[in-house]
Amino acid sequence: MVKNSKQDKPLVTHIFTADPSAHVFEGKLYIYPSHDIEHTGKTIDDGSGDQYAMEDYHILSMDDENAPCVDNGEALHLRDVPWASKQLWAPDAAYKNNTYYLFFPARDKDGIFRIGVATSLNPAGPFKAEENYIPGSFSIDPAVLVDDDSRAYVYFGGLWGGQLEKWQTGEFQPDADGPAPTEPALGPRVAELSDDMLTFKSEPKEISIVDENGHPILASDEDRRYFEGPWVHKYNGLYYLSYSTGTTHKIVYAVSENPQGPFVFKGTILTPVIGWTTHHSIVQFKDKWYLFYHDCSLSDGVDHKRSVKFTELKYNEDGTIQTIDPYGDK
Ligand code: FUB
Repeated sequence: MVKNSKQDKPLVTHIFTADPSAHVFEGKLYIYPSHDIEHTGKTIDDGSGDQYAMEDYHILSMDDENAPCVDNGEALHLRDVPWASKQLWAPDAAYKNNTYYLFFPARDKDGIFRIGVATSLNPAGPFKAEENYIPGSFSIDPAVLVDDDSRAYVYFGGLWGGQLEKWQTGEFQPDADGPAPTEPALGPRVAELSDDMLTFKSEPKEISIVDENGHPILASDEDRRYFEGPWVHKYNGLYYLSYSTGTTHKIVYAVSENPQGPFVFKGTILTPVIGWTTHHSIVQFKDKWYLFYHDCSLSDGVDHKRSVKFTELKYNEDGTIQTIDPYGDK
């Protein structure tokens, strides 16, 4: 495969990393990624997600956007999560109560994806997992927003291997399919977190994503409908929900005045990367905004061996986000 010399470089090359959640803690950039591994199990993408067999988390940090990226070592391992059986997928972190919280999905002992929490006094860990997953949690890809009023919200959910289709009744239905093409697409879920950040304050609710006329985005609209990997950031007082469209491999976004929506679809942030999955986060560091994302360029397209990269993200005057081509001119 020909590599474009202008493309962003992987943050680290000694391990494979994916699903980056970036934050500024203690004046530095901290990146909370998945840690992709070699394994002898299923490697073909059949929609199950089983090729993503991650077992631990390594937290990355950078003193600033030009500094070398440091791997702070193993911060949490599957063997130290009492309730989990496998697949430590895309995590996120938050700071509140003088504590760092790592939110992460994994399959429980019954093979059902749940969301757990681990805590540390250090943004780089090591993190200590709670005994059980968050009661009432399900599916994957938690992303936490601590709002300006200190209220914290966790956004989550992913289709296919992420099992979101199976929770439409509020109970786990192993054989459930997604909505018909003419029906509204499934939205990500949001739950406000309790003050100690360890439980949901209220039942998760489904977020509605609508078009410019207020009509729900339909399940057949694969260029715009939600698939996985939610991220919410605030810009000029508005909430921006960005996410992967899965089968069409884009990162897109929608905007709301309320952290729980409804969100109005706006456009594309990142065009497809090398590899099936695309997953991102958006963070302000000093006076610039950055998009952290992953691709499979380092592994020449092997889907379960991804690498985290980042690039500057720019807004237009009207608050819309400029579309990024990961392999275009920088
Ligand atoms: O890394 C495993 C899964 O792949 C994540 O949970 C999804 O968002 C996708 O990136």
